[in-house]
Amino acid sequence: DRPQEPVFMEKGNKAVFDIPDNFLTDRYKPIGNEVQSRFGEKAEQRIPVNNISIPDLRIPMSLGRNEQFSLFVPRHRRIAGRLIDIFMGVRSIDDLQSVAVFARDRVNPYLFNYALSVALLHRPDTKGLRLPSFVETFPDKYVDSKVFSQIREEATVVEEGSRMPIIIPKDYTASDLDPEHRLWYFREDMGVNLHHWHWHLVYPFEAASREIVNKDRRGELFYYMHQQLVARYNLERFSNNLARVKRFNNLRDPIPEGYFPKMDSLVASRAWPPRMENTVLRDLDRELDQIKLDVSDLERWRDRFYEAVHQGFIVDESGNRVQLDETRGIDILGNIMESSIISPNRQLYGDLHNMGHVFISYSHDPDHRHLESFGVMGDSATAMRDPVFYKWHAYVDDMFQEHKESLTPYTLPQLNYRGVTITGISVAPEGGKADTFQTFWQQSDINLSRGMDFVPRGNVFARFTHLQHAPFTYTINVNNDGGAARFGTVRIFLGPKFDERGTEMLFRDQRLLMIELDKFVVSMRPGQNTIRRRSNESSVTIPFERVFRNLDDNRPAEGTAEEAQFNFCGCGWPDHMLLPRGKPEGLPCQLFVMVSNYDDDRVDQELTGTCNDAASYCGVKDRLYPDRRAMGYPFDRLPRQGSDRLSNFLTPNMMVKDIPVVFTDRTTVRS
Ligand code: CUO
Repeated sequence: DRPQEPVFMEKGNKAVFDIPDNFLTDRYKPIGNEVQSRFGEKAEQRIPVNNISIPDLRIPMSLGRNEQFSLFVPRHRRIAGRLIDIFMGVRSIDDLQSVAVFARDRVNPYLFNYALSVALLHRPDTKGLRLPSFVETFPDKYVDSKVFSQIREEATVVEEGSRMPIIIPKDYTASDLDPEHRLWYFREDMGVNLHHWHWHLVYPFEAASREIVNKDRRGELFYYMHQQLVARYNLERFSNNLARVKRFNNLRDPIPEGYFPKMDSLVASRAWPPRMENTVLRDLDRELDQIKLDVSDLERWRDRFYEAVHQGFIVDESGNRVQLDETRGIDILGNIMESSIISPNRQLYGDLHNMGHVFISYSHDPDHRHLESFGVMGDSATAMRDPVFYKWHAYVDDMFQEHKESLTPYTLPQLNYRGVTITGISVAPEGGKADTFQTFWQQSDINLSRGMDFVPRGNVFARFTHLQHAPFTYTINVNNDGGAARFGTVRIFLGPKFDERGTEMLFRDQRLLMIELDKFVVSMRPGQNTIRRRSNESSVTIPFERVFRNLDDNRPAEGTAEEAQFNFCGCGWPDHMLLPRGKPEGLPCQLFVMVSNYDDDRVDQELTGTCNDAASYCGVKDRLYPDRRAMGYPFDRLPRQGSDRLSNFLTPNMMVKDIPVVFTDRTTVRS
């Protein structure tokens, strides 16, 4: 049974809390009743809040209410860990509500939202609850700050029914003088950034209780999900006549790309700091954040990481060697790299990836002399906006690939599925030419009123432009020449046919650019089988409504069949970004389809009732990763001898077809 929703999250709820007197901070006590009645007038419901023994919030309150909050800053992580602990520790939902109400008025809002979200996702009695979309609670992390004054104006002077959507300009952060700016629609896409925020919410790297962090193959998924982000970004670069992203592999090099976010934090009442072009990383000494680290610390951790990869083992905290074998190796390396509290030896291998974010995000004010907070790279909700994110993660991925390249290439028996042959694949886009992918722009509205405080209340919509594709269907013909039904896992990837110079790609490079489009299990009867699969069923994506799920607008009515189907889990790549943008003349791509032997893939577990529809990048909540193969299989290793191209890598259970991604520069409006 789904747990009962706390009242504060109920659909269309206009409610006020009846707070025990001792909950009010002293400053508010004199006007407490007045405030309650102001908001209470329109309330349809008054929610009693139990009086509880006051929780010890000293540590959570050590972060100022109007400071910025970053998961990458170790001090903030510890503070968040404490608050998560408090929320996890209360016994009942009612008490959780009381503690949350009490804390809400005292604790930094970002910290509060993060810690409560992690707790709601992990408490047994609240698992399955839907969290409000983060873009609604903190729209300031996702849109141009100019929009907010317009929204306020609209909300204050125009009645709810007559309000017009506020247009978020299409590309507002830079001009075309900056070639990187061509990628605005990917880097600044709200769905992309929400996915990344949600992923890190589901896979926190720090929490007081180890189980929250220690999830099945979390280190490997850290590697794989971010590898795919970089691959997807590279396909967008090819779509815009740009070369693959260059790794940020020399930490002493200036960073050529600048980034000016044009966003203000509504909590900190400060603009997100920009980074000038050619900024150089400098040693950090920030008293306030309790960070004193040198660039050479990063270099030392990096060298130790490489040393472990080259030796084939790591050394854990007790001095034992742990082999980096082909099943567990990448997972261990992921935990070391990120790093998370389940890193086997943080003392030795440090905190490379997270601190990379921190160094870059403080590069404009490394010793805090200007009293500036971190840039967008310091927050998982905003990091993907900055071109340097991809350079950093391309480098992180390169370090992982050093390990992957040391593994024995897959042999024919590890790739083939004897007796199963793919005889044909095709793609049919709605309203487009067969065997093409079709992309275009689309405008959609989202309600931003929840994250803003204005009177009179009511919805105010912002209209933004994003990439979209025509929905399509794959048809896959498979022959099963056995006498009985067999199960297989269909794995679908898309990769570029040519590199940035226009030469046909070698397998060893192309494999790093193969983006996963879908993965699903099929049963094949003896003889010919026709498998049809729709693009919106993808195991990578969640639908737009889930990305931006809005309590009032998108939630199915209570008790209906749709509601039962409605999944409350927000992690997943946004469906509207399933495909790269492509080019007007068509970006030549190769669609790869494989049917692998399910006996080698299967993980026996019950999946009904869990969030498992975006498992490829997000895993399955509270379950094992639902595919036993290495993530990225069969592209996660170098090719065997003699298969330098995708065409000669193929076994009969695989097929490749040239399919261009055709982009039309027109804008549709979501109805
Ligand atoms: Cu997701 Cu670097 O880990 O941002």
